[in-house]
Amino acid sequence: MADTSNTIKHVASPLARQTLQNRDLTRPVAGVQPIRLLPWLQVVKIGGRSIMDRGAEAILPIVDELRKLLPEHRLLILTGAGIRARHLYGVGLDLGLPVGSLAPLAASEAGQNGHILAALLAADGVSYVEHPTIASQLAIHLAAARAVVGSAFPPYHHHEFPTSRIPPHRADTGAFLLADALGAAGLTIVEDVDGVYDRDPNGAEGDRAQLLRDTSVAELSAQSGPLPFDRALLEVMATARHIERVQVINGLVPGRLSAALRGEHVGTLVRTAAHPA
Ligand code: GWN
Ligand code: ATP
Repeated sequence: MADTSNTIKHVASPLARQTLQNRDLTRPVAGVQPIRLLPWLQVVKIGGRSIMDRGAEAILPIVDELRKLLPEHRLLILTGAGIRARHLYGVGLDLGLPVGSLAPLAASEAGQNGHILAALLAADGVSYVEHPTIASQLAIHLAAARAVVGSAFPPYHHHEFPTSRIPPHRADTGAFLLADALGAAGLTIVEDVDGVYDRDPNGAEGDRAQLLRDTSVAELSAQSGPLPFDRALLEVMATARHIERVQVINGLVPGRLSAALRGEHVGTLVRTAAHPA
């Protein structure tokens, strides 16, 4: 029998002969800027607790605004989890469930909110798209419709990092990871406050809270107080490739989302560490 071992084609790869653990060796190949997959896409994250849990009073005006934005923008609308996930964390933690069990349970609440929003926008051609669809068929769906809705939660499941008992990578982090990976035009985070303050405006010393109109990942990382988004968002902003700034806005004020998508400064701008070429 012929010896085939020497006839196997040699695959020329600049990474074939070296460990992937040495950054000095991988940098010439892996150090290049990734391309933007969907550079015209605007990603909008709608708060679970801050918007969706308020019901019709908060949701219907946002739906109306989103509907009017469709001719102007192509949108990936992502929803957060809200109060049902907080209840679930309470029950799950009391039972001792590991973080990797809590993550998908909370994620499903974000998905539910997405289904609600998509139902309200269905007549305008907007549908809920599943995580696997976002992963591999987003472009075709956005070629057929001006916008789609998805869950903002990253689908880490049992791969969630066990750095805390509550899943650290939640809806804000998931929305940013997607927007940056897609090379989107922007990410707007819709909350129930005017932006990021130097302390919780609804907390004990809320009356002294000052709105930060323009801040950065470095500045926010240096302050230890609570934020209106997942703290892990700061970590992913620090290694961002495309999204240079995120705007956090108040979705309870009519017109703010439309203004933000037009590029107006109507909330807090958070500068990331991205320096696109
Ligand atoms: O179920 O609302 O996607 O888009 O993280 O996984 O926990 O799943 O475990 O395509 O794959 O509940 O069933 O649920 O929210 O995430 O989805 O209706 O495997 O369309 O089946 O990556 O939606 O759901 O919760 O997003 O965030 O069937 Mo749901 Mo979520 Mo639907 Mo999705 Mo998870 Mo799938 Mo998934 Mo699971
Ligand atoms: P999810 O989508 O995960 O359900 P959410 O984005 O809808 O969450 P919260 O996580 O509750 O909503 O975040 C918004 C809240 O964060 C605000 O109502 C505010 O009280 C609180 N908050 C805490 N710290 C700050 C801060 N430094 N600046 C502004 N708001 C803050």
